[in-house]
Amino acid sequence: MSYELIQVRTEGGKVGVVTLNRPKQLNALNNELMDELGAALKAFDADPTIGCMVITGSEKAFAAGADIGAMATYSFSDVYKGDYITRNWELIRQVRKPVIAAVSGFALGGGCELAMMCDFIIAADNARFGQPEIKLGIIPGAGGTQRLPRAVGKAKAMDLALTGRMMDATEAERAGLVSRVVALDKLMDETLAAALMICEFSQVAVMAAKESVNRAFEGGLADGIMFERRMFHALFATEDQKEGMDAFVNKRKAVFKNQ
Ligand code: DAK
Repeated sequence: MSYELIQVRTEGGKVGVVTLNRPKQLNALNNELMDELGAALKAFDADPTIGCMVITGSEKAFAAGADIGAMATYSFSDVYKGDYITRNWELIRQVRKPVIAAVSGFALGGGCELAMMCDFIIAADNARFGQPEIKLGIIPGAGGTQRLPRAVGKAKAMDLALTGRMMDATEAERAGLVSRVVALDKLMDETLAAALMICEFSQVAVMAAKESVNRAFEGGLADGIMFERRMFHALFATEDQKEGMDAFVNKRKAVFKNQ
């Protein structure tokens, strides 16, 4: 499939990389781009050779938000009846393999929300995060008011959502929004190394880990612990668990078959 607003490639035959590609608009996210992103992620998720995905942008912008020009004249009934950009934004949450956001430059509004929908964020030292929607007379609409406080706590989430200020990569790492900060010129190397490492493990265990960690944000502690326990028990039914433990006992490298 050919795409206009994203570039798609694989790395090491195992990592699916999607680069947002509307450089003149700082990767502002419109309906067409989100359709393409959803299609690319869905295709990678269905491809058994792919173990992990990466979403990235340009040096200047991961994404500066939803396309303001495209939505400027919408009415309430337009966005409500049309379920404005909800249908294609939700696709990323249906992806079952890990998705890493490699963020350099601006990740604002919908761009910050897109990064937060990924499983974790690796940031370049020039990354800047924010939810500036308040300046436009709206509020975050793709999960920002829910995922940001879960990541950074209420105080900082309120600060960002109410003032619209940006935070730099150092503050974002300190607050727990990003897992690591790396030099800009090392961003893709570090992210691909993490992605390729994930691809070395049992895909079944990786998917179970992702699903279990996500439970921590979607329900209560007791339910989450029970879900984790059942997933943990279930992994003893896989060949990969036998392989992983036998390899450790016999001091050799495990070769997982994703079975
Ligand atoms: N939309 C459209 N165009 C944008 C844009 C955006 N969000 N951000 C930047 N651009 C365009 C600029 O208009 C400019 O275009 P030209 O004038 O060259 O034609 C070009 O990109 C370069 O931008 P600047 O000249 O402004 O560059 P600077 O370096 O001076 O400033 C900036 C960079 C990122 C600080 C600035 O561009 C800026 O403040 N941009 C707007 C950031 C923003 O407010 N983002 C939030 C948008 S609201 C939902 C899903 C998502 C959303 C809502 C609902 N559902 C699923 C329901 C999300 C909403 C939003 O994200």
